[in-house]
Amino acid sequence: MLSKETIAKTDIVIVGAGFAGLYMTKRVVDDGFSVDTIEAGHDIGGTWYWNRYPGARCDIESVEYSYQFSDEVQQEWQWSERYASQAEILNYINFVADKFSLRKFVRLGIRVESATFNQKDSSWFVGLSTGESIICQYFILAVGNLSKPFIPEVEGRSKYSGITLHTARWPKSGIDFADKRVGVIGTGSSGVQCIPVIAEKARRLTVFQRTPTFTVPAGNKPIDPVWLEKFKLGYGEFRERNKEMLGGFSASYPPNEQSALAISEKERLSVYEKRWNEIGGLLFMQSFSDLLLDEAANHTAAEFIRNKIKQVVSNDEISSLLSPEGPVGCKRLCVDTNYYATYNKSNVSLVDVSGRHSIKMDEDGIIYGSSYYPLDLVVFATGFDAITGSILSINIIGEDGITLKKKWENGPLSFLGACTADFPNMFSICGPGNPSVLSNMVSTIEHHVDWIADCLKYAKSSGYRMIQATRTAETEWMAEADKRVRDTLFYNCNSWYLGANIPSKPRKFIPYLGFSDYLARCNDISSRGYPGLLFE
Ligand code: FAD
Ligand code: N01
Repeated sequence: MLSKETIAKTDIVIVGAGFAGLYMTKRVVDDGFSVDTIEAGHDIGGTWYWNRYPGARCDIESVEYSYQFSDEVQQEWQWSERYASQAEILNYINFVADKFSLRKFVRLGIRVESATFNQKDSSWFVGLSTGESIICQYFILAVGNLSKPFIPEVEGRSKYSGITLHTARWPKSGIDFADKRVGVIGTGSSGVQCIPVIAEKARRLTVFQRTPTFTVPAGNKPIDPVWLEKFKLGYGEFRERNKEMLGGFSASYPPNEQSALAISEKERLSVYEKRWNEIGGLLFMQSFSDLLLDEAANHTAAEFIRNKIKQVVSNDEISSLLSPEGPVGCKRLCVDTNYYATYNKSNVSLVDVSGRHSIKMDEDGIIYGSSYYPLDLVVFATGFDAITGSILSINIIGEDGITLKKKWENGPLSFLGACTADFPNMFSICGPGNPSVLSNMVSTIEHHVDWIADCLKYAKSSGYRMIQATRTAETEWMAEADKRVRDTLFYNCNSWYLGANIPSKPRKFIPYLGFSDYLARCNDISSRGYPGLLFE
């Protein structure tokens, strides 16, 4: 253990021990580097360590939302549900970490607070929350795209005497909702997952909704072990087919290449019904090829969901409040189990907070306009400062004293989501300009880790000590990423993809749309000796 003020030396510091940080740790250790992986949480797992709220689970099928670097792991691990719960995913991550003895490289319960580049020897000086420092050659951010929780300013919140929680900071010991009056603020994916489960337990649940959400039933179910054994025989080939998919998943249910407008209404509805009832979840957006390209096509899908809400929710006023306007899929589609039906329960009420007032709190509850809601517990399901939030929470200082905050004040610039000019030897896994949140993140993470690790190996074997992106490369890359979504409907709403959920965050579409194209671009770049990167 290092004492305060100790300055240690290592080849690489990795920040974060979720899916990304753990696999990066394995790769660089295998490649002969020394490494210190620093994790703020008191255990490994990242997203799946922090988000323990009731109902938390993945919405990409478990057999896909998992590592593929080891066929032994793929064959050994038995997923029990189509969409695994938070607990099962966390167990899986621990299983992988133990199998490859990764824990010994990870220091827990410590935040990386600062990192300063030293031009003299191209090293990074990394400051930890313990007061210790580490000098390293490479500084790798595996800090997560959805890891900095966002809690809005709420007047009077500090006066509130009940319990307040954020879905992404859920206590390990769990929460007993029995006999409690619970309020949930927020109806994005986290709200949609926890609301039905809390409603089962709480005496009274009040949901505070600013914007209604489109959500599609998950169709979650136990995995048949016989099916799983058969599926595993073709695991490798299945993973290869996924690499051809727009989001890096769903090879089992290929997208429909037809336009929604090319067929009769009857035929269209039958496609939607099948996707809604038999397939479910995110793949609803692949019912037709133009749902994210054409407003009229999208409108047919949005109307289909609005009709479903009308059919499920018995109270017309509530059904209408729950019906979203605007294009479906512009904000990330939610995936649920019994979400809309929950509003038929007598202990659940929905409060529309979309008006001119803001939510306020006092000692005993929430105030909205002239209405008062006494509550024992308030859950903030209010999301994250996505993609750049956790990166910019670290005070990162690059060449000539420039801070990353300053450089990215008008929006992030990154080449491949991996590196940014003026910050040599610094890499981000699934940073801005990477398919990340628009894809199966575990596959994207694995690919990105491999690409970065191969680049470090290349630099080491070629005797280079410094790698950095050129300004031209990062500017062109971000322009390419933006161009890919300009003709889509992604700019037609206030989503967190655009940073629109965070006051004063620049409005820029941050991820890169298209996993398969991204892989091809990365392969091309590495095979041509990394144009866009400078090696010294
Ligand atoms: P994380 O898992 O977020 O890990 C980053 C780690 O870095 C965290 O543990 C954090 O504590 C640590 N860290 C950050 N800053 C610091 C610092 N300064 N010092 C030290 N440590 C630091 N994606 C999908 O593709 N499919 C899904 O079904 C899916 N479901 C999701 C469900 C939920 C509830 C949420 C919130 C996200 C979901 N995601 C999903 C996205 C998910 O975040 C990624 O799939 C993946 O888990 C990210 O892994 P990561 O290692 O990149 O980041
Ligand atoms: O966060 P969100 P999330 N007053 O930003 C509301 C992944 N994920 O944690 O829309 C009132 O989507 C806000 O309202 P509005 C997934 O990628 C996946 O739910 O801004 N309300 C919104 O309703 C997901 O997209 C799963 O008007 C306020 C909500 O809070 C991402 O994480 C599960 C408010 C925030 O929704 C983020 O999801 C969970 C205010 N002042 C998460 N401020 C899976 O299913 C905010 N809101 C796999």
